Amino acid sequence: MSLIASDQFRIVVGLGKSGMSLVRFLAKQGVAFAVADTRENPPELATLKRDFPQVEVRCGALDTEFLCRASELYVSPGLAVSTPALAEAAARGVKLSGDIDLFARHAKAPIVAITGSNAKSTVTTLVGGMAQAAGKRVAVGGNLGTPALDLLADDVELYAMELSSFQLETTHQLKAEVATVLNLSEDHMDRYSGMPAYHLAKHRIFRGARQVVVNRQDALTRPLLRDDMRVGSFGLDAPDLHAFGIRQQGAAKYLAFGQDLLLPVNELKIRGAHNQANALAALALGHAVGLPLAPMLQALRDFTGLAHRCQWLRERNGVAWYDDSKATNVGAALAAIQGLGSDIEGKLVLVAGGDGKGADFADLRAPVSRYCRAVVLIGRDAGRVAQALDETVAKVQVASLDEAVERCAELAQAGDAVLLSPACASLDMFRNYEERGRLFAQAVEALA
Ligand code: UMA
Ligand code: ADP
Repeated sequence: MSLIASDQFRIVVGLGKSGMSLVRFLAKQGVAFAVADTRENPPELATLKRDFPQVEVRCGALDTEFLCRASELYVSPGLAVSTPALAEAAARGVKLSGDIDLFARHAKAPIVAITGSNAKSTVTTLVGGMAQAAGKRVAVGGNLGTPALDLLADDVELYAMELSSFQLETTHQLKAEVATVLNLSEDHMDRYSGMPAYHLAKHRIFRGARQVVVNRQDALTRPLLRDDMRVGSFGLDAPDLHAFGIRQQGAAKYLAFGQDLLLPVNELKIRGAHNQANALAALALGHAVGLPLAPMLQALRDFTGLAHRCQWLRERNGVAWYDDSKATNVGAALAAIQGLGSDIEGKLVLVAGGDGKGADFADLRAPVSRYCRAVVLIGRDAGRVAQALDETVAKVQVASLDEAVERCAELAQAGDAVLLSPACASLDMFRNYEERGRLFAQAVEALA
């Protein structure tokens, strides 16, 4: 294909899952496009060559001249828009966009848009379950599961979308029916210059939103608001009228809407205060799009939680074992340590460490001292995690996950829980957090 700079020509940059969904979408629309990826052998190259042999693809270092032949680049979330060749193309007038922008332009049904440092997948799945229980044809995906463009269909009545800061970086207008930032704590500090840049990326979710839902206990989740904006809220405190929160009656705690008690928290199968907040967030989002309460509450009762999120594995000699491999940042591990630590009779034996993504681990210090009997450390940043913890906490550094499990079995006492909640990404030792969780579960299962 010979190329000339044209308003009609696009380039998909990145050929992973979202890049491939872009290829399918653009081909269906009859748009002229090419593909570029910095990797010599991107994951979807074989699929592209098989299904779209006519599409030009360039692998290896990005060529700015090539990129500048397009009017618009659709950049995959794995590539930062600050990548020099992309920044240069943008400076020369090429528009940088992404799959979520295109999705928003073509979606005909209302969008529930969910981001946050943690709990995105749990809350998105809950909203999907609630909509399904209410009899709606709901499409669930985005950063979780199916890429956004693959969800587009004429018969969809509601989109429940998990969006990452990476996806939001290239999103100009989302026009969600309701948008939320569930919580904000440090993550991906290897990609952003600091919290302000990360915060800005996350808050792009509010662009064009008709309603917002905020977390009353996290001021960083609150956007600057138009006067006519409908604002819902959730939090673990007692709620005002039209807000979701927790009310205590006698010894029992309830999920509540204003003054109304909706559901005793002990009817939830997902454990810990953080999961009560997640249930309330899902209720607030479902309420914003008009889902009735009864099916929403049924969906909450039925939800057993997602794999690798504080997932119970087994009980052995009075010790419960949990896989929270999805805790890839400090905020997530804190929620699990506090949520589970305050819920058990004994203490926690924590498995932590991995690729710290440039994080500061200081916030782990106090909760680890309070709730943990010992910490078993793995991975590249084991030493950095150890340094951040109190000297009085027992720490053991090991070379493998199997060894970590063996040491935990020796250290834990009846009434304790062993928790894999690494506060780090897994990529230094594993393919992904799922593999880390699976291998942990296997090693736990293999204990005599
Ligand atoms: N990469 C290159 N060169 C390129 C393009 C990508 O080296 O030209 C590398 C990136 O550094 C990255 C990896 O390839 O580490 C994957 O990037 P990608 O853009 O090809 O990823 P996809 O396969 O398209 O998957 C992306 C999301 N991945 C990321 O944001 C890194 C998936 O989220 C998402 O499910 C998928 O789109 C569908 O929408 C995963 C994720 O880890 C689960 N997300 C992060 C998180 O949840 O913390 C944000
Ligand atoms: P995400 O998709 O944002 O990564 P998940 O629902 O997959 O979110 O949960 C990831 C991790 O975040 C869990 O393993 C848990 O430790 C932690 N987590 C869950 N809910 C919360 C919350 N409300 N606040 C902070 N951390 C949480």
